[in-house]
Amino acid sequence: MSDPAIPCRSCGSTDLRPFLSLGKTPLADALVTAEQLDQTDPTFPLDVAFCPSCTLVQILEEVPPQQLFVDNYLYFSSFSDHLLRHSREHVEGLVANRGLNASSFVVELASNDGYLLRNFLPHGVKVLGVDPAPDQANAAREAGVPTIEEFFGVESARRIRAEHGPADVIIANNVMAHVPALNDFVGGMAELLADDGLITVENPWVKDLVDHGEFDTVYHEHLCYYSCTSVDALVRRHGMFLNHVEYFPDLHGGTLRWHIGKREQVSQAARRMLDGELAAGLTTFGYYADFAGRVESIRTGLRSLLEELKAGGATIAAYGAAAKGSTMLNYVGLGTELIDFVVDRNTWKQGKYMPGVHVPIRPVEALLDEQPDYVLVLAWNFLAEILEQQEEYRDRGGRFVRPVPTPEILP
Ligand code: JHZ
Repeated sequence: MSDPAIPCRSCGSTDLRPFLSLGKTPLADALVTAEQLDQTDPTFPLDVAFCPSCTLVQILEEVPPQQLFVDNYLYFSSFSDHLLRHSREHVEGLVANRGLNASSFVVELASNDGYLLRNFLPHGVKVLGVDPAPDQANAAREAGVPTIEEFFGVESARRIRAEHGPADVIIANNVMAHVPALNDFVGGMAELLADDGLITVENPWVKDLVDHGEFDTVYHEHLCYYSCTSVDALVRRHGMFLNHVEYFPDLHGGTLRWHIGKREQVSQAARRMLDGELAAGLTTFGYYADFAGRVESIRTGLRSLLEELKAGGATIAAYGAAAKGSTMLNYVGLGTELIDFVVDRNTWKQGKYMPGVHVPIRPVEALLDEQPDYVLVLAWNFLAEILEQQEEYRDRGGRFVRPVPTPEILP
């Protein structure tokens, strides 16, 4: 494991305690083009550590964000019906509960292709997206969502506030995990938020990651893995409070939505979550101590399951050229000797190859064209949606394999 010389991204403690090493892996979203196939993909150490001081779980390596999110970033939020529905419901709830109207101002950080903010447009609410990825920002603008193309922090918050006034609502979904200068990011939110405004932040819950063996959601884009306790400490440092928590067990393997404001109004639900984390031991190193062993069992279990199927003459494909798919394939060591191809709906990913292992990515229709015997679900977070969509493949006898929490062939 790399030396935990870096300070905690939240509290600055230099006492980080590593508990999982996934070795050196390529960048999970750096899909490989046909021309790059004969090159060796760069790899970086992927080690995870716990901060005993503020409880934040984080990786030790830091790849420059420009390399991750600007040069060839291919993640578009709009390819999941589940996520689109979840985002629409989020917006409808905010409009109704906070009485948002034409005089309101909503900012989304990491607004991607406008998948969420566009739901405010029919309500006449003024919106602004902030996202450094150029293709996604362009797609958002085409959908009618004004978007500035940059990384967010205190400096950009001041500029936005000077031009548009304070934000009534700030939304930051699946971005706080990605931010190296965490205190600048949260400080920026505090700077931009109106005194009576609301911030909602969504991110997978580190408890679910550990409990369900979701080690593949660890990759270089994800610097931090949050609990309510670590979020509470982080926002208090910036004069804000974790006032409410919602839980979405089916989103990205278990997602929390934290409601943060400048006035302390802690709900019973938030207190229950904080107390529950303490009682479960999530605030101590012990909770993470045996995780590496469990991850190793998933690796050996999945490898031997797929090797046995292959040895029996079966053909195997995979579903989802997700970033987590890249961690899974590279850590378990699954290449073209076992997996013929990966399918993905995202047209930007099709025709490319998974990093490191160079398994080709094809359109989803390839499942019916080739009818492989088994499909390893790399995007297991969308399992229900995928199973529903792939009824014909299953009716014809195709079977799905789920890698986590325990590798298994689905009935
Ligand atoms: P998906 C992403 O991780 C990216 P990834 C990011 N780093 C993050 O924080 C987490 O989400 C939360 C495809 N697909 O979303 C689309 C189909 O082909 O799990 C995607 O390429 N058909 C910001 O990359 C991939 O699967 C479908 O029916 O691990 C899923 O990737 C569906 C539903 C998806 O994310």
